[in-house]
Amino acid sequence: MASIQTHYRTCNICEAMCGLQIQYRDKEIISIRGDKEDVLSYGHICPKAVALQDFYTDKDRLKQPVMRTDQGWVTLEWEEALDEVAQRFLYIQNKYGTDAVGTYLGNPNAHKLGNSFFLPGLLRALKTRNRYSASSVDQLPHHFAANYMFGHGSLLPVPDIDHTDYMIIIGGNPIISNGSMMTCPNFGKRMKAIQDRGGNIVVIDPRRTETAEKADLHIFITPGTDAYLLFAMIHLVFANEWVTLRHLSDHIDGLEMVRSAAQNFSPDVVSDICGISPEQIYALTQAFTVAPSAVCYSRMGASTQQFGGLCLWLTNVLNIITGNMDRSGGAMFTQPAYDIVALTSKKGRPSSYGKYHSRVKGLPYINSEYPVSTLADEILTPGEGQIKGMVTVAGNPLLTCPNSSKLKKAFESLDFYVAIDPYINETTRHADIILPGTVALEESQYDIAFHNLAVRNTVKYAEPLFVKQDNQRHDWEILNRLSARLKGEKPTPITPLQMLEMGLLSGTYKDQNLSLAKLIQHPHGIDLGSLKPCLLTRLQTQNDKINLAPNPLIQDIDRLRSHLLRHHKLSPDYPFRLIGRRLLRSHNTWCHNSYRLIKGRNECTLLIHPDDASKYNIENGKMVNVISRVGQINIEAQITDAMMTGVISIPQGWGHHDKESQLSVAQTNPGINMNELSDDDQMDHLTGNAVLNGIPVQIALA
Ligand SMILES: Nc1nc2c(c(=O)[nH]1)N[C@H]1C(S)=C(S)[C@@H](COP(=O)(O)OP(=O)(O)OC[C@H]3O[C@@H](n4cnc5c(=O)[nH]c(N)nc54)[C@H](O)[C@@H]3O)O[C@H]1N2
Ligand SMILES: Nc1nc2c(c(=O)[nH]1)N[C@H]1C(S)=C(S)[C@@H](COP(=O)(O)OP(=O)(O)OC[C@H]3O[C@@H](n4cnc5c(=O)[nH]c(N)nc54)[C@H](O)[C@@H]3O)O[C@H]1N2
Ligand code: SF4
Ligand SMILES: [Mo]
Repeated sequence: MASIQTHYRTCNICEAMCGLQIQYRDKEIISIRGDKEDVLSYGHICPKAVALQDFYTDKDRLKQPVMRTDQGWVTLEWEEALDEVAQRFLYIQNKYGTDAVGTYLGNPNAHKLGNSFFLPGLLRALKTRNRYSASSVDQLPHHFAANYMFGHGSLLPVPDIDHTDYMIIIGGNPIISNGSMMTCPNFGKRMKAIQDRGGNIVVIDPRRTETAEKADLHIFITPGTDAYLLFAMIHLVFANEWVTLRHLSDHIDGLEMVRSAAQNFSPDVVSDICGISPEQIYALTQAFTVAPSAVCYSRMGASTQQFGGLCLWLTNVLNIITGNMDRSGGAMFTQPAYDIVALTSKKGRPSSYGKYHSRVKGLPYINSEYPVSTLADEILTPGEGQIKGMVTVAGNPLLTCPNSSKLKKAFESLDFYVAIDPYINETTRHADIILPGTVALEESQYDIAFHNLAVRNTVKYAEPLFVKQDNQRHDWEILNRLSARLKGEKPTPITPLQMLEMGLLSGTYKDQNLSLAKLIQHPHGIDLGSLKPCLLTRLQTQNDKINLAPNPLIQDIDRLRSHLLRHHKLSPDYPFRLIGRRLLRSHNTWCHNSYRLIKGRNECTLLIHPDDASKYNIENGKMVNVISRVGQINIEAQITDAMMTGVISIPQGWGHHDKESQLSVAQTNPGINMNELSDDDQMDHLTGNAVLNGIPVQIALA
């Protein structure tokens, strides 16, 4: 019998980049544990990492192309499948124009090295403006604010959690999510360290989350009103002359504009709408400003709401005017070994923001794409430029994007749809052809996106654990070959590893010769040190200044003000606000086919406050009917005072009822799809990001 061997790599499921120690024999995994010597995660893992082996062995996983026929799915050879896909797309584009083929890129792409390098090629080959991605159901407001303030959508501030004395978390639950736009393995331990050194953590959230339970202070806030709170805090910083700009003082434009904008949002003005007393807003702001160092961090709850763009802008503003931007213990910038910002710098060139407008709703092009909330409109509305063909890559939009029923109708109406995806799930089961790539353990691993967002500068690379079979293809090979066929050219001979190595060898650490050979000799990663002030060397604005008051954001304040006047009247038809939540053993939609992650009690429940429950005669375990403008669902109630009154919570990423999908494990515990309720018409009109939190709903006992 072969001997047991050990392999080190980084988990690529979520953004935390936990180091793994995997023991295996031949093709069999013996154990998956946290790698104690990992330079970033120091041994931390969550229950999901162990499921990496299930994705590898999953019997439902496809390894060869399949085509949907009247007799069911039939297997195709790779060459034949790629020829067919290219011909069909070219036919559609010849007949209806280039924009008639649309693209949707899902979340796992950001976690796969080869996809990061080869997706741009597919987009260039298709030449379509109809590009969509999971960004606009997630973090687009972060990119928007960064683009206008710092000159590049990926120049994103990260909380310096290992040195901060005071952290405000708005709309994030990192104890469960392990951090987002903040790669922070073992957030719990790092949070405890803040407290152990005398610091504080404050959570602002309509639910007393797992993170809030461990924080020093939790403040309930009415969903969708964070921009008011942030403005009131900024108001107080100016009114009390607490402004400190430190080393950035000569590098900031627009301070006076922000001061005057904040004048209208005193704590007295916003208190009612936020559900937070003026005294509490004052105390919070004062504590933030007197702390030796402090950072305000806003995430999903702040981003996926009607004022997402303003929230993320104001978060940056608060950090800047209190002297906490680009400073130890504040909001800092990474210096990644593979520097996406430097390598994609457009300094001095106009950005694509607002360059085009979507055909049906006239929504602006942002980050080189349209908001996915309008994808269904573009497929369903006839006329020149209508989408007739789609390709999805690592995405499950029928479960993850607003108004699932409408999007489903749209996908059913397509002339031709291709999925690059290893599963037949709720979305891909509508595909004409599915092209499945390899999964994590069969691939080289380097996190281009998440080293850029990590709380510490480190670098780490791993080789594939298992060699793929001859009949399998990596996602990047599929992308490369398909792009080549669409362009009538040969596939590019350069591999992702060559591209990666070129970036590493020419980047910030070129003196250290970070070749792949060297990284292989350091299987636990190489530590490059804690975050250091570097914004002035990394700024991408044309005049080398931080733009504190970008025009589009200043203009959006009118919308915020007019909403304030109307807000007190919640529509009597929809008296509740629905928010989402994440579960520790679940990751978006795609981890539910691992039995070890879904076994046990159904966690896909509706959380509701006891006072609200009793008004509607709702008891624990009873089914509740939840209705929004666009749809309705029935879901089991779980009564808890962790909810704010008037607010209910449902987990995201569930709803595996579709009989046509082939997820035999997930279907045994399908859960409920909350995007049957989210409204494609409700978005942050500035950034186009979907509203997935604070959805107006009504409830009744089912
Ligand atoms: N209501 C509500 N909706 C939400 C959210 C919310 O909080 N509330 N969260 C939003 C957020 S933050 C996100 S990021 C999106 C995610 O939205 P999506 O990206 O659309 O959804 P995922 O579940 O991440 O998609 C996973 C897809 O990738 C496939 N996949 C898995 N591994 C691989 C691989 O290695 N290669 C390829 N090619 N495919 C693979 C899976 O089979 C599945 O089809 O959902 C958003 N939707
Ligand atoms: N276990 C697990 N981890 C994950 C994922 C997963 O599905 N499961 N998904 C990954 C992905 S793709 C992402 S993007 C990240 C997301 O990471 P996080 O942003 O940390 O995760 P969420 O749980 O979505 O946190 C959103 C919080 O906002 C609160 N909230 C809702 N509305 C509002 C509001 O209007 N104002 C305020 N202040 N708060 C509000 C919610 O109650 C919730 O606690 O997690 C990643 N990690
Ligand atoms: S926290 Fe994220 S990266 Fe770490 S083990 Fe869990 S899923 Fe993997
Ligand atoms: Mo996400």
